[in-house]
Amino acid sequence: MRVAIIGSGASGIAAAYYLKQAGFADFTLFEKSDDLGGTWRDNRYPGVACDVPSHLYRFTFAPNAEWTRRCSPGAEIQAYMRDVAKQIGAFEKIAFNHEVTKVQFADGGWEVETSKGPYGHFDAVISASGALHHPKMPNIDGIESFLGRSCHSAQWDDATDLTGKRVGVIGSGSTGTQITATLADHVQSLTLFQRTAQWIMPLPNYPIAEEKRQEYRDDPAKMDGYYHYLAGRFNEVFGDAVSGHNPEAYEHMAEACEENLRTSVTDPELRAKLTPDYAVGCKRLVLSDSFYEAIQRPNATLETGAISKVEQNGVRMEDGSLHELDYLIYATGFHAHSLCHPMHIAGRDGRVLAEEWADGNYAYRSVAVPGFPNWFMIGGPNSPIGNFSYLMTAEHQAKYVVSLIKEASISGTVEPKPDVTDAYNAELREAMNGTIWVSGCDSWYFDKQGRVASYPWSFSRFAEEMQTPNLADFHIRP
Ligand code: N01
Repeated sequence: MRVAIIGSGASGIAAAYYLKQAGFADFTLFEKSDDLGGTWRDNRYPGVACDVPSHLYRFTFAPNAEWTRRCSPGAEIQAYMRDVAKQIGAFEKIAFNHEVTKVQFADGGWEVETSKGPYGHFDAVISASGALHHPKMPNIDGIESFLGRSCHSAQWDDATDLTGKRVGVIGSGSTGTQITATLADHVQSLTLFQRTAQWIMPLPNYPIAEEKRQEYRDDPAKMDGYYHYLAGRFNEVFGDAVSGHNPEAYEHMAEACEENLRTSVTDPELRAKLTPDYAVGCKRLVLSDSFYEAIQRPNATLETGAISKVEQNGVRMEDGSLHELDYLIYATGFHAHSLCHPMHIAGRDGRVLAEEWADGNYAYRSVAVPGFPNWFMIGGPNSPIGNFSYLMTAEHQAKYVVSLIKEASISGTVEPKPDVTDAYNAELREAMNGTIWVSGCDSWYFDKQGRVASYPWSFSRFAEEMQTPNLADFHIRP
């Protein structure tokens, strides 16, 4: 089997590892950029870190005793991704600066075309192209007229020095709060433009002492034990609390967020502005132990009024006031549902994936779509998202996809049956009705059709679903 993997972020690396494990060594990872790492390559804003503890946010096949903090900074995660890709022999298989533009089903396989022209024929394709990587700019008038400097959080210029500058941050999600928490200390003034308040769970981010690292180097089994402990905490307690499968843990979580706000913010007026008007967990929880402190600094301002427009010198509010700024950061999130965009993916019988998904992305168990034989996805529609380790999700899906590729190597092509796919999606939508995500807030979980594109069941159910493919759910053709 010759396999094309689209993307060399965490999902692509996981796919490469499990392909190799299964004896499929003939694969190419296509990477549009000149470096791997996906989200960790793109996001280099001040304070970028993963809010999943590092000893959990790592591949099961690549334990790492060297993490320096409980939640290590983005640059460290990016270095880890690079090291792992090298260790598992995936690095040399990356075709850098090859953006896949077109993938066409032909002769029982796929013709792959990149920004550099036709590349070749593959027996199977794994799309590992990520969800949170198309930066979303806000629809605010006058953005182009700003005379200071500005950027989207995922397009950070490493040469930027904000010392002594008047900085504005639009957006108060996980990104905006990390930027605020880090920058407030270094800039002349920081104004956070918050449209909707966020629930914030305290997560102390302490350094990991050298003695602890040595302990993990000396005793990898201990480090493994810690991984499984964290996985239990995050998936069965935290993840299941949010997805409605652990009401007791949910209560604790909600109380922790409420208490964090109550005890951390002293000024009642500021506290009122920071108090969300929706249930804890409706939007993705922000985890931070430094945001509240930062926003209470004398040089920080929380602006909750409506933005009228961006002008040459700053941001004009609906009430007529102007925030004069030197630098404006758009922490306004991503087009999270533009999966596989803008590739042209043409399957069997002239089907085009973008057309199939015109009324919303769907898949069979997130990994495959009827009409697209031997086309697989990691991080596809309704993959578990939220506050647990995405690397776990990616690994489960990669193993499952490789099992299907094994079947294809014996039989020809595999493709999910349409009726089974429809039934799966109907069940999924039904289950979504009772979740916290639809309890009365807006978030990036919603797609254009107003449907939540998350996974409504427990993580253990997901892990079980990904154990072994039920081949009766697939058309298997020579
Ligand atoms: O993006 P978001 P993000 N005017 O979409 C606001 C992962 N992540 O980059 O809430 C004014 O969550 C918008 O306001 P509102 C994680 O999965 C993880 O922060 O829509 N404001 C919101 O406040 C996360 O959930 C980590 O009212 C506007 C913000 O912009 C996901 O990435 C770190 C606006 C967008 O928030 C996305 O997080 C960072 C407008 N016109 C990211 N338009 C960690 O692991 C948008 N907003 C720590």
